[in-house]
Amino acid sequence: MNKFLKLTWAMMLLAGFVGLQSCNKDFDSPPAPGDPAIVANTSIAALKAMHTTGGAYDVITSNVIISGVVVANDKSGNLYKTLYIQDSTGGLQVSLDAPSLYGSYPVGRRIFIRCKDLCLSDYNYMIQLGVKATVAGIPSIEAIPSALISKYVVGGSLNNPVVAKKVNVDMLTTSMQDKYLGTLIELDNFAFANPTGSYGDTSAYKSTVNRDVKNCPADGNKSIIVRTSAYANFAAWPVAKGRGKLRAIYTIFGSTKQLLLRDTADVLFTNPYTCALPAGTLLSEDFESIGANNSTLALTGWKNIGETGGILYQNALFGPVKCAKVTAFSSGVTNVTSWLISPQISLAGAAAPKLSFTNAAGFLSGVAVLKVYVSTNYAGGNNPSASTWTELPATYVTPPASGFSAFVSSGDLSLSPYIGQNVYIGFKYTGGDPSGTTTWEIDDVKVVAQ
Ligand SMILES: [Ca+2]
Repeated sequence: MNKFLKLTWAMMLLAGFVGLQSCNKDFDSPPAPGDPAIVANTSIAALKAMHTTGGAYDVITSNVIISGVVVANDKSGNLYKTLYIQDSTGGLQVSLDAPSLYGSYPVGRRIFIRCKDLCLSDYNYMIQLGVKATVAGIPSIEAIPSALISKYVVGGSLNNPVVAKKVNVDMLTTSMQDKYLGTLIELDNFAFANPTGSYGDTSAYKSTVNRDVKNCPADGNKSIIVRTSAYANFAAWPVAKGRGKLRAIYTIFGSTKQLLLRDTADVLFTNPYTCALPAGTLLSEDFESIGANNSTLALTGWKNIGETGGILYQNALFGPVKCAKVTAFSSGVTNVTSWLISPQISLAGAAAPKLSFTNAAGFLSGVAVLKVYVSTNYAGGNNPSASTWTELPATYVTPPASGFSAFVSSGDLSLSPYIGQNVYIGFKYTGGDPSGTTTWEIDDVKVVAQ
């Protein structure tokens, strides 16, 4: 090979090499950012401990540096100009006056915040980090101005693990320093108390909407608010209809606990809505899911029938009590026969099944009675009297002439004669206006077996 050829060959090799390199450059993504050479010297809990008085504005005067992983941002629109970050000690709401924060601060990104000159304050005891402003002589906390964000906030590594903390409602307190505030938490076995309608307000008013989620009687019937902005991209979506895990950012407004969804992927309600009954419980109805007072009682699987007179059982809410009620009072109907009939209950293989419920009554007037029956041949229609019903020997209160009695137990009513069969439990009210208008109430209907 002569010199010229050698040179040409070398040049070709070089060109090929360079070409290959540039190809590689074209196809490689830029290196993922690592953490900057900044060391956090203060935990999030220690930072929040600097704000001890609700409504105060605590400007940080020392070189406090915190670090945390982004657990929520503005991606769905449910949060606005807000990040939540957390470390092992707690969570923090950080207010940044810029749109589309999720581009720079995706969930899982570690960020470092130089807190000197920033301000800690709270909105109804929910602590946030921002800047102190004074408008017309009145102090306020505002989001860190866009032009200053890079001075205080430094982005670090991506894709850090974000694991929701498994909690129950009682572990969440409304103390301003609660360690779960501003963190991603996870509740289990919850469902929307009313599983209809949408997450947010779809009207022109763009109100922020509170929806209750609730767990099961066996878990204590705990409820907590899910608060959703009308600007969330899922505001118009129907709420999840099932039951299961719920992930959310825990916040407070005064003494009210509030959850903020990042998006609907946080609502893992994939189990059946109905609460699983404890072993041996064949039916359990505590009427805790009823709607507004005095409206018609409507429970999944139950029949509410005004067989004669068209008078239906109603929701009854007074104080903490939620139950069913029925009355001919003020109906103007001479003959009233009204039924409340349970879903079908299988007593196949049931050992010593028994029914119990509680009852109360009030405003004794004439003869209006409540009796409980069992049927094996009720066909589900609107004329239950056409079926065979056997009265069960329950204990009933004696109604007072004014006001209401306390609730009393029916006692345990054996259903053993019906083992192996499908049964219905029927509550039958008979009365009339004016011949008998006493009001009766029913609660805690249970069929249990051993
Ligand atoms: Ca109840």
